[in-house]
Amino acid sequence: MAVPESLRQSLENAGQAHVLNLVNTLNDAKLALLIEQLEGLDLGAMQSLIDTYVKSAPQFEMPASTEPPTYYPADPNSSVRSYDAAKYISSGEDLLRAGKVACFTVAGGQGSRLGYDGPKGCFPAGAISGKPLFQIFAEGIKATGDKYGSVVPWLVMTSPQNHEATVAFFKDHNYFGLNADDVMFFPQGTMPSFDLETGRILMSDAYTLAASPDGHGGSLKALYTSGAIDAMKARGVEHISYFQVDNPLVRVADPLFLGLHATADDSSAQMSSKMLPKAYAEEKVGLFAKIDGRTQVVEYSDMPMELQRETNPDGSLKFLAGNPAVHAFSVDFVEKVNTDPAFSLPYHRAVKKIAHINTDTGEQVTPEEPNGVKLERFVFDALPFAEKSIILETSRVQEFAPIKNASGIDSAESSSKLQTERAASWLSANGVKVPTNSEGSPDCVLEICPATALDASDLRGKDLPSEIAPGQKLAL
Ligand code: UD2
Repeated sequence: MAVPESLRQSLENAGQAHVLNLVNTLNDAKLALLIEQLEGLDLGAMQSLIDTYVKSAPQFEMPASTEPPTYYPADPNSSVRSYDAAKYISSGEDLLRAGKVACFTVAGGQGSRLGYDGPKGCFPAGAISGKPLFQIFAEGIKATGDKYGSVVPWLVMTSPQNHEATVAFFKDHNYFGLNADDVMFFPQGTMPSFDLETGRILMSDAYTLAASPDGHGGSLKALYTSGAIDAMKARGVEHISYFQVDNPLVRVADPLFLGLHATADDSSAQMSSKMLPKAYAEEKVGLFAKIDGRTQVVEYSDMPMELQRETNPDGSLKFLAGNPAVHAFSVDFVEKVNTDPAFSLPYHRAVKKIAHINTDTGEQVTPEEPNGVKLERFVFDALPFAEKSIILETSRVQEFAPIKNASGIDSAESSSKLQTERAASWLSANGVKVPTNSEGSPDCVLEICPATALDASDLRGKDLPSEIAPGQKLAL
């Protein structure tokens, strides 16, 4: 077996011929694997990609016209903007009843900050039950289908690195009560990593490019190329409810959000978002903004701090709308962006320490300092391609308890506290007395699984205790 001459030539032209340096040491099977990876690269565009993102760091210029976005407040009777929530909940419920909604979880990330050995969705997240994230979502999806008498298909994006382990986990757990035909897995694409100095592709061994998943923005392409979009169309699905794998409190398919997305006058029903008010000016979350009339997310590192600290006359932050990474998009929108030649998401660069081999000698290199560039695409960069895009405010306690870190902020521990707080608010709303500590937080550990209730109103008429004892652990 030999490297095709045309491939060798394209690599030369792209300044990447070093990836073939060690081919003489490879057997046919390994060489075939290397050729397959190389043929998957867009070598024609490689040089300009490297010039733009590796050899230089693109600077985001925030246009002077950048304004805070308008949004639907969590309280539909708010003086800021009132709206008929019942009407939109009803249109969202109609979509669910008609089987026109699928859920979509992006689970291809490497979860390196959590330090968990396995796909992040397998991480035990339930405050008491220790149920894995995937199970919590599965129960929410099943309960939604049962509530509306329909089937809500579930799309799960994996990465080549965690695909098999993810699928095996679902099989081992009998798809957590879902029908296997209603869960579709597909891996996202990858991007090679580049040497920071030279722009050359790094190799992790003689036949493997150092590569990583291409970011959650890769989901828009993967949805299309995997056949998921065609499969959804065949089922009559029109809208996709998108969420990340790290948030056990997410509403997997929120009727109000879906109703606003699909039917509000100021929505084009293409791509919509939920937002979380920032807790404080310096909080590191992406921020929604309106630029040239289009909704966009600006990275916190790209927005000048003085602007992030600016306040309204009432003292509230001017740029308040943080990004909890919950979106809805239409099947048509995903199809459109995949067939429109003008559509392309930018890359974002991250400079990292990347282990690799010296392609002259085959020796392993373990860098002490950041030596390479990883490139990712972000799904929210598709927002400006939607003609009109709505944002719905949500609350941290009700819907956002991500597990990203092994300890501290956004850890299993902080998530467990938020799960308890949300359960406490639902139980209190249903007349259950919940003990509090001196700080006013619940003095107990609570977990309400989605199969029991998707929101506070689902607890009505259920067999609930009249009160919770201090220090009690209760999973419902
Ligand atoms: C993301 C947002 C941040 C905030 C936060 C809310 C970005 C860049 N930042 O931060 O602004 O909204 O979430 O929780 O999005 N994933 C893939 N494939 C990939 C990379 C990521 O599927 O190639 C998934 C990953 O499994 C996870 C999600 O995307 O579900 C978020 O990934 P992250 O950990 O890179 O983003 P994070 O938490 O820093």
